[in-house]
Amino acid sequence: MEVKIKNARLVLVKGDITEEETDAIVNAANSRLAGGGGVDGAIHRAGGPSIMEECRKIGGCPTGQAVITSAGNLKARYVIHAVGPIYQGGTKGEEKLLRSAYEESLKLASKKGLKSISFPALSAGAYGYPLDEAARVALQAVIDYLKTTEGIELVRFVLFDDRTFEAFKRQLTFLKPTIG
Ligand code: AR6
Repeated sequence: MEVKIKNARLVLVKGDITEEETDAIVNAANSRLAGGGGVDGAIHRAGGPSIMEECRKIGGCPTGQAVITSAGNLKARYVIHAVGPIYQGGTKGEEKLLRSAYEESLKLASKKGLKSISFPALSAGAYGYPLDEAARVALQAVIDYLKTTEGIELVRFVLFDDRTFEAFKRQLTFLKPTIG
C-alpha cells in the first residue's frame, strides 16, 4: 500500500528491515543502546560489530529520542536508533513518546540530507504497545512530518508479520482521507 504526501511517498511493505536499501533504516533500540532481541538483534547481527562499537561510544539515548550511526555491512548508509516507550497502560505519556521517537528519527535524517528512510513498528514488539494504536501514532507522525517538511522523498514501513502489516494498512486506510 502506498500514498503520496506532497512530494514524498509513504509505503507499507511486509518484510525484513535489514534488507532495505533506503539511505537509513531505523532500529527499535533500548535507552542503553545495549542491543537485544527483535529488530535490534537482527540489525546488529546483519550489520556486524561496528554498529555496536558506535553505540557504546554514544552511550545511551532517552526514550522518545534517536541517535545515528553508520550501518556496517548493511545496504543502508545509516542506522537511526530510536527508543520507543515501554507500554504501561497508556497513561504514562506513551503516545507522545512514541510520536517523538518517529519525529526525532525523521529530523536526524533531514539533518543529514537523507532522501529515504525505513521504519519498523517501534514499540510494537517486546515493548507491548497495542498494535493498531502503535500503527496510528506511527503513521500520523510521519504524515504530519511529510506535510510540513521538505527533503525526505520516501518513507517505508517495513513490517515483519501479517498482523502488523494488516494493522498498518487498516490505520492508513482510516487516515488517508485526511492527507489531501
Ligand atoms: N524487520 C522488521 N521488523 C522486525 C524485524 C525485522 N528484521 N524483527 C522484528 N521486527 P521489537 P520494541 C518487528 O520487539 O517493541 C529489543 O530487545 C517486530 O515483529 O523489535 O520497540 C530492544 O533491544 C515488531 O513488530 O521492538 C529493546 O529492548 C517490531 O519489529 C526492545 O526490544 C518491534 O518489535 C524494543 O522493543
